[in-house]
Amino acid sequence: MKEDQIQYIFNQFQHKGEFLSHQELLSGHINDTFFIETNQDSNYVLQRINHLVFKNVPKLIQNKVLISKHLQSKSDRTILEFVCIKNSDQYYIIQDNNFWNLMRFIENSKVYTVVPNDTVAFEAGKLLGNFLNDTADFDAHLLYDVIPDFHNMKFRFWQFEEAFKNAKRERLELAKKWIENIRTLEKEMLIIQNLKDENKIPIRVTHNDTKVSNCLFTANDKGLCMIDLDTVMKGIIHYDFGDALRSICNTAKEDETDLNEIQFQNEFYHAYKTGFLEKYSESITPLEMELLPLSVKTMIFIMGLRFLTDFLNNDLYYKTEYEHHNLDRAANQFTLIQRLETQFHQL
Ligand code: GN1
Ligand code: MG
Repeated sequence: MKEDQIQYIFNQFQHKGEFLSHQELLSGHINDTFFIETNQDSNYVLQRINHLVFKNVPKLIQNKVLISKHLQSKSDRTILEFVCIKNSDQYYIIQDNNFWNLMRFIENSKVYTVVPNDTVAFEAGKLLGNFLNDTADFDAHLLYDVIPDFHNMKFRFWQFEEAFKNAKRERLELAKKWIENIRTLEKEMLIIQNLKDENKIPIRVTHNDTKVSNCLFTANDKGLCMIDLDTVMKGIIHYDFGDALRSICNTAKEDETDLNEIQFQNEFYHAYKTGFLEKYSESITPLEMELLPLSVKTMIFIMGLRFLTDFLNNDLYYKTEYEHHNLDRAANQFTLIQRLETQFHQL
């Protein structure tokens, strides 16, 4: 996008300072995100929300603002802050059929895509513990389901089978090994879903995209804040715990193609869990606790399944940088499961 367009959109919001420059942040798979530098101390993050993926963007933004305000009322910890448009209490604008929202950039922060040591894993665990703790008294049913059945394993299997039926022969051939793997694991991967459907696991406010690149840290590696509230909805803690460890324990980035680089870091699992439980042990039920290790395998699996489904659908959902990107992402996740399986008993 041209800089003057970005500047125009930015200027519809009630920000401080004047626009100096913008830079696209490329790590997300769905939205378009831009860092905005101003001539004052406050910088911003401008985001175009993908309305093909998120069918009701105003409701999504309402969720984010509700949760952010709730978190703010609970403690003085750093939180994501959204900015209204000028002369209005609305948090988004529509420009050329696209929805935009603006957040304050959290200064002096950094992110990791691969975790370097167990201190970072521990701190990330505390971030999730605090998030779930601080939202525990928020009625999860007030949140709009921005993507219904987002982490519903039965639904994801159904989507996979549909994609399988319609896939091109060439793509099926390339995915063959992983398709067999999916069918072998099916029963085990439905355990948590079935327990949820039987109402055996409490429904809570959950973040639903807890990968480590959605955790901010200080320069000294103290946990600062969880970002990306797009998918905050009602759910079960296993979504968040498992999805976080999916990236925390992977020694390689999510789309690393050299599968030898992928190991499952057992110590990071324990460090994360310790940090998590330090902040969140009171309300956890025995069954929730028992399912924590399985949640990791389950969430790695669901991401692999979704990447492979999108590959079979000719890449309709996730942004891809090259032809087989989704296949590589899926192979990465399924390899991580294989590494995890050899040490599952230690979790
Ligand atoms: C997507 O766009 P991003 O990076 O925030 C996806 C998550 C996946 C993630 C994998 C709405 O998140 O579910 O875990 O990619 N978000 C959506 O990195 O599908
Ligand atoms: Mg996200």
